[in-house]
Amino acid sequence: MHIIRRRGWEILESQVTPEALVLNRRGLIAGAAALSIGGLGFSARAQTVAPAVPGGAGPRNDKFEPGREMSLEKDATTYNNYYEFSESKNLWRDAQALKTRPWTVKIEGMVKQPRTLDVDDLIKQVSLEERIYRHRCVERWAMTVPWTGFPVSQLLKVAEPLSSAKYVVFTTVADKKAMPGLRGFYPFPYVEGITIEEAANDLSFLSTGLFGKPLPPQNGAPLRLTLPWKYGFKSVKAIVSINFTDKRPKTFWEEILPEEYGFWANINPAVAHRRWSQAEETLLGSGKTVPTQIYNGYGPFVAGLYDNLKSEKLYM
Ligand SMILES: Nc1nc2c(c(=O)[nH]1)N[C@H]1C(S)=C(S)[C@@H](COP(=O)(O)O)O[C@H]1N2
Ligand SMILES: [Mo]
Repeated sequence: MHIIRRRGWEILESQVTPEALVLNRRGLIAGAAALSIGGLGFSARAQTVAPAVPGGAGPRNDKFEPGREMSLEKDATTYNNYYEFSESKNLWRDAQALKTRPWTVKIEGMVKQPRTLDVDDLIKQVSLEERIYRHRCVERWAMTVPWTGFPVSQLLKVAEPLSSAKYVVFTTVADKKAMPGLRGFYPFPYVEGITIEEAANDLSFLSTGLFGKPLPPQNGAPLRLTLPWKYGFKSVKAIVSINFTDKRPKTFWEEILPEEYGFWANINPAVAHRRWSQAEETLLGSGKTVPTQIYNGYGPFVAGLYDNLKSEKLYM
């Protein structure tokens, strides 16, 4: 890939840390704006979510203790990474242009019966639950939020992959009308993948909701992968295709900068990014800096997946 420009976060180590200050300032500005118009901006946003859309609610599953204070909904829904819209974090307004219903998801490749499913029919075939997960972006910001959705293992039951399938590949929508970022030079559509073993792990989740409401477009509506032990770029948004294959895919960021964003991308504080340390992370909202944990603290659930893969570059 021919990168000429720097992405917003491709910055020097010394410039990374103050990001939290920028965050807080943004939060302040947003808060002040809402106040000046009597909070109108905020309630208007809530109304953009149609009540008839499913995917928002499910019983809480407490198996995966977050051990951290929850982030604010306002922060999680107004500070986003979504390059199809913008390289800036402030894209949530633009993302409202994405029409997320009706929405179909292709199930293709090495499966018993390839087909196209309406996302709401898929949701009817699984049982939704709520899980609070920590999220850790490779850029060193982190949040803790309640997702509604279903384990990827339930998708495997619906999709019925053949025993020859080794990977699951997820592709994001490329909607030229709604997504101005597609005009740039990045290799869209955004593609991510995991192994079948990772997909079957209890922690692997497909999100349809956030904070007890249907997923907002900026967070990946209507269907988004959520892999809390991997850097955030693996958690692909607005999925339109799920392809089962025996070949490891070339993922979006791997294609752009393979030496910095590999296929595995498991969180590890001891393995630095080529341009910054991954030892710590900054919590969205409070701006507090805390130590990063191996597998984002989910090692007891996932470390065993990698026992026989020690020769792989598991942590970048
Ligand atoms: N299609 C798509 N999915 C994406 C991204 C993206 O740019 N496009 N960014 C990723 C990155 S880097 C992160 S950290 C998370 C951010 O999710 P959030 O905005 O819901 O917090 O989405 C991931 N999924
Ligand atoms: Mo990220």
